[in-house]
Amino acid sequence: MARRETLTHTSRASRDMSRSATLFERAQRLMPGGVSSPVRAFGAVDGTPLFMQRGFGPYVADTDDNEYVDYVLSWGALILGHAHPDVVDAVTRQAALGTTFGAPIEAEAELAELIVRAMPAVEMVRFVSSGTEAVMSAVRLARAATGRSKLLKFAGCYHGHADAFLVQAGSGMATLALPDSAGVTARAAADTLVAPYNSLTAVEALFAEYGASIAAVVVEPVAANMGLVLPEPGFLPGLRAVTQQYGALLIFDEVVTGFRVSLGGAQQHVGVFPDLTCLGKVIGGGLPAAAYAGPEALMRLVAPTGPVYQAGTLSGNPLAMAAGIATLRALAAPECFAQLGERSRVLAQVVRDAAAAANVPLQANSLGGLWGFFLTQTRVVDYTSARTTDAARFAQLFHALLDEGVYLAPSPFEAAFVSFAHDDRTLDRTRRAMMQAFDHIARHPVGARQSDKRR
Ligand code: KE4
Repeated sequence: MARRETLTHTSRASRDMSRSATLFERAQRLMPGGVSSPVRAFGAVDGTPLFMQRGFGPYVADTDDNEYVDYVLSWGALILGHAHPDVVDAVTRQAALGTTFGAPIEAEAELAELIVRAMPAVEMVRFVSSGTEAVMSAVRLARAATGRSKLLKFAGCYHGHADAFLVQAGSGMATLALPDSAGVTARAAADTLVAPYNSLTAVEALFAEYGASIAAVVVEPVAANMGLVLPEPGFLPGLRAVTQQYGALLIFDEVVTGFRVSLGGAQQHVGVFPDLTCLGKVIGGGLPAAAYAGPEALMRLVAPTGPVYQAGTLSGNPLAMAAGIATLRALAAPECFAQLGERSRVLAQVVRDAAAAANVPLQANSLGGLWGFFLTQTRVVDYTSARTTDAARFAQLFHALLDEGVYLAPSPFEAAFVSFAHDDRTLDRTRRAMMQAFDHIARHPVGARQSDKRR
């Protein structure tokens, strides 16, 4: 699909009278919030959510054919960019042979081998269809392996929507300022302990009190669901040590960071290896595939070789396996992650420069194919400090960037992503857009609104 030389400009007003607006009207009559996942509804940034119709490389176009540089990339799944020819070809060829059999296929072993080869702590893999299923199943496995019930998570981290995880969770829960979810019973949440991210002291105190009953610590090794929050030096090695000391398992939720921070994930980047690893997004190449994985001794506990039951009609789906294989094959050269990391580093600096020029307080960071920022002068190390970001100003910035043809996640509590398709042209566009957008918000101050005030 040819791309216009210059991306079309939109405006907030035009978006509210667009084809997206018409489609949104209709969708809201048929689906809660008119969406299939809450954060897409633009609840945190107001205005009409964009209904997308095509993607190509680093760009996405809405149903009015407005084109944007895409830094959402389907929440990180599209590390090669939209409609990569290898992925499209692999999926098209497989579709012509059949889309699902509910039986073993060769491609499952092929994708499993690519994962095992890339991740030293992984000997066996079980495919599922979503990150939620992956983490939910990994926790079940940890409980079976240890005979213990409690799990320790971190405030602001998001591990999908299984009951046990919807306690002080990030992502859409943070976006909607939901401290927890209705329908999650006290009993379902009773075994979930919560500590501040980056606080080893809090973790050690919880282990001192509950150590004998903690089955697992589950953590995003790089937190990408409260904005992007990097692990402090010593945090992840400390989790490895304390879990070993008390006989609990360490689960790295690498649904976002897997095959995005490095070929071997965040675990390879930091040199800390968990007992179980959860993967998603990139390994499905844009189709529904996720996995939980680890050493054979643990994974053999999963049915049918062991007593831990987990199943799925479309697990190991042929189309998703084909897309995942094509994607991971394209990532084979480890040095390509250095290039991706450099792109994110430059983007974080572009944001810092734009904010500084407009005298807007900002914290920005990046790691691998992830970058992000907070509109605050507070150093952000956990969910509490992340929530000092100015949510009202973020909403204003979000729309100002859309006006300039740049599409970020519609929430201050999500990370930004970059793909191998992003290039100097998208960087130049983003640099100009950031300068314009920060200048706009500096000249049109809105009442500050930290997310706490919305509770
Ligand atoms: P899914 O069930 O949405 O495939 O994956 C859940 C999940 C698990 N672990 C981590 C670290 C995750 O980030 C996610 C899902 N990520 C969000 C965006 N941050 C998905 C987007 C959405 O919820 O609409």
